Amino acid sequence: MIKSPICDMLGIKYPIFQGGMAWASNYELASAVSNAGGLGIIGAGQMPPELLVQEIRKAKENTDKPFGVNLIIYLTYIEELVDAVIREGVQVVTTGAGNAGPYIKRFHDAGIKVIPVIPSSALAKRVEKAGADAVIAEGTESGGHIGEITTMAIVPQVADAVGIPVIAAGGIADYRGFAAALCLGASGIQMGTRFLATKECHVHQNWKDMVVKASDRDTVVTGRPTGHPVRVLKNRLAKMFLELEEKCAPVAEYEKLGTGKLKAASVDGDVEMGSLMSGQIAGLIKEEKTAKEIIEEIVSQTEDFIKNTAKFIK
Ligand code: TUI
Repeated sequence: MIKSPICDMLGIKYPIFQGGMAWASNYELASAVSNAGGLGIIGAGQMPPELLVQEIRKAKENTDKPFGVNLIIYLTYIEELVDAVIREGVQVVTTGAGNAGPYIKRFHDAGIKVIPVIPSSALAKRVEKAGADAVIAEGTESGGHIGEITTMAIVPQVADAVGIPVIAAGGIADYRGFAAALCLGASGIQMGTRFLATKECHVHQNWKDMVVKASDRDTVVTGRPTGHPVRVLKNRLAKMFLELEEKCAPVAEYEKLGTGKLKAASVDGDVEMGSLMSGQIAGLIKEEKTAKEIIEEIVSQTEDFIKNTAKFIK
């Protein structure tokens, strides 16, 4: 049985988080992952607070296990989402796209653990100082909004920089990634793209099919000049973003082009003009599975792998 300190801290069976994904991880996926022994996470994204409240309530109806909410810090109405999460009460909040520091005390006062996603050891140290309970060190292999450092490089450096548990994210979709993360000093893993291609994930089938069909060179990073680089599967929209870069277009043009495109991917299944946020590991994902199948398979294969590898030591 794979167990690490993060399991006891959060009351979960396995140290496996499902990445909070805007427009992709709602209560159905989050509760399925939590029921299977991992930590399911609702991606609040740009939900209005009332919708987030409904999602939290539905998750509670569907699981009696701990689950989390992911908040995007850079949103203008982040305060309202923070208030909604505190009012409804969840066990864990993960944060992305900004410094979680200013919100940690309020979450702690409400008994909520705070686990920021961080793209560098400097930020890891900053949030540890502000009281974070653990950090998710996310490599640039990830889908969506990313930092610059690879998982291989960031995880051991963050593990050395902080005393709190480190969860590895980016480029992990099977037992090899899980075992590697443990070798790098992580206490657990977070997977996003792997959980996109699940029966319980509500994104349009076209997006899931694109993940399953993808190969290792099929993602690209767009939006670098805006300061919010985003990894997506290559399509017409991605090409248009890259053209904006070539002509040094103002940031407002990126914003205009990007508006509503995650919804177009998730709800309409527009694989040409939708933002198909996915990580580089999409090429490893060959079929849609249930969340339970993914978790049981990765846990048992990682255990077997580690036991068998130990036999190399004479
Ligand atoms: O947040 C993510 N991934 C996301 S958020 C998202 S929604 C979005 N859509 C369009 C543009 C931007 C966002 C889609 N995918 N991952 C975690 C993550 N956090 N990656 C990078 C960061 C991050 C960046 C800067 C965390 C902290 C940070 O701090 C900056 C500072 O100076 O405080």
